[in-house]
Amino acid sequence: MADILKERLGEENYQKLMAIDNPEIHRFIAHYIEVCEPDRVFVCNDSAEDVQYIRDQAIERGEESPLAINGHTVHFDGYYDQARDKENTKFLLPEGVDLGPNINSIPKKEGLEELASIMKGIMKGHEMFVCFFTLGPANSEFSIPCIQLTDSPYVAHSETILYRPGYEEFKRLGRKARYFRFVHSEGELINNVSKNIDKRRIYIDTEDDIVYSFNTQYGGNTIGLKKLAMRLAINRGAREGWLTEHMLIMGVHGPDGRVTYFTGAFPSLCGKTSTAMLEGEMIIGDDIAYLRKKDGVVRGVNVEKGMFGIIMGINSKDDPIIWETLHRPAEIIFSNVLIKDGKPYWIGMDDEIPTEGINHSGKWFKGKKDKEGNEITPSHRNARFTVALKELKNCDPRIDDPEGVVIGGIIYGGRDSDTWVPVEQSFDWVHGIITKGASLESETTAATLGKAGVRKFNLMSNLDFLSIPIGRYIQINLDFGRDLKKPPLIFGVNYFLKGKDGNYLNAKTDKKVWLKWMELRVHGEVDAIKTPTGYIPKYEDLKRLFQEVLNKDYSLDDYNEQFKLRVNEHLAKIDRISEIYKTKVFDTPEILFKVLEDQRQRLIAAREKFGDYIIPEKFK
Ligand code: SPV
Ligand code: MN
Repeated sequence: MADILKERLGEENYQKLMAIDNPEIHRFIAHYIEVCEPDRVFVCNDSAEDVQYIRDQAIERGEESPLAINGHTVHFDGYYDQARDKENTKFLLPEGVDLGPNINSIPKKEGLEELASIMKGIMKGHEMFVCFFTLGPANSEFSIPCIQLTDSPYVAHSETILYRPGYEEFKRLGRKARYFRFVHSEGELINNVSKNIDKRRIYIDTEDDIVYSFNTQYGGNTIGLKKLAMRLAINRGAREGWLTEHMLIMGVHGPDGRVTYFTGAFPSLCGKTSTAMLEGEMIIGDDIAYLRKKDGVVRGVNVEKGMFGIIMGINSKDDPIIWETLHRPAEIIFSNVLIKDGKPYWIGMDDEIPTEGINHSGKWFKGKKDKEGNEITPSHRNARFTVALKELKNCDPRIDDPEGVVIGGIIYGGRDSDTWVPVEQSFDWVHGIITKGASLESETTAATLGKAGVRKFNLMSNLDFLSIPIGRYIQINLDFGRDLKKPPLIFGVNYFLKGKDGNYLNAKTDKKVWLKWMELRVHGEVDAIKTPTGYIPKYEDLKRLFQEVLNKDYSLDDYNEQFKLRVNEHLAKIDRISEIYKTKVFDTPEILFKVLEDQRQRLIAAREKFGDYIIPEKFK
């Protein structure tokens, strides 16, 4: 093995690798060099020169091109490689393991055979980058060291922006490291994008803590430490009693300089980023959190240090902080936007979009159609920007705290035109996990595939990433809240409630008020009204907060319209959710049915007394 490594790495890279005292890691790398047959291998030791080498290669190989502003580059993924490939993302199942029908899987032996044929010689003509990172801050109980092998300098570059360096961590841990491994190849390229999309495979092996990703470039399929690691971490956490959640982490300012931390899970296009980025508050993370219990409280860290954010709709008015960052010199990768004269354009920005340029379809002009006859938008709806969180003015200095931050509240939010009120606190942990997290749904929008307005079940916004059966995942969440001195309060939010005329009942900025109310609730500083579905704000508190926070007059009519209990809509939701857990989930914890049934009975009793729509006053 030492021979192969010496010969294929060259002296300098060999020495960098050998500084990590772990023969198992050396064997792993030697194996994939032999199998994938890259022309060259580069080992990144996280020095400024090594990281610069990766950036330079991304440009030299044509996977990124520099833009007019210093530090900005653009990357394009193939036209048919613009999102996570759910169909070809599978768990490799050892014999005797069953994840249930909701989770895509393939018998391990069969999957590995398929991969073996795909990966043979797949890196020919390419350079393999060997990179070390950590998920979570350095020197932290939370953190997991990771090794990424990739032949895409774009993927390696993205990871240097999104994750903390890990080379020194691996040197320190040596043979003690318990690490995740990612093997990625973009495969043969045509015009710098993956050619063999039909052989795109993302296979996850939770038994051996390794994920394979082939013939794709899109970040959600390739950036190992993002959604691929998330599946491994959910599985590891399930065995060890901690949680991996698809959650933002943010600090909300309370009275007298107090900061209270919240996590939040929202399916895509439900306001996750805009919540994390709320002006005046502080962001720790926008996508993935690890949560652990310590001394009777829940603590959380951001697994990442950067953001792979959706760029569609980013404009100076709604997203002033991101907008500012995207327009000044900083290390930023724009992906799948429109480029004209070295400037990126995207749907929903302030500027007028040119009628021609270069985008993910190549040379683009307004009206251009794809093979299927669909008009090609100037930027893809899933176009993204990759930037370090420290480039954002609202980045919380505690982002790298190895202890994490104490979590005061957990927020679940979906896109819901007619059921949930804008903000509501659950009765307790179990009620919150079941009626908010495990009941989370989101309505499709014009921006998603398929018909708009269809409700999609997505518990904890984590459905796509579960590496354990759904029922077990819920049970682990329920258990996590036990024996805590101060469990985080659980809230449901809904920014998308509509009136009879079809218009939204709330302004985008109203979420700031809901957060301030939740912050006060965490500290027991405002009262609430107990309804059949949870605790809701009192009118006088919201009136005061709207005045203080937004300088807006909040009318009693608006309050009643927004916070009335919609009994039949709630009952229909309980029917939908119970049906899913009864028929589609084989290991639903019994308590889930009981909690939903109790809620149904409370709703029916309220309807008998007060009718179908009940204003909050009735519950006082
Ligand atoms: C998401 O889709 O939830 C993302 C982007 O954060 S991806 O990396 O594609 O998962
Ligand atoms: Mn995400």
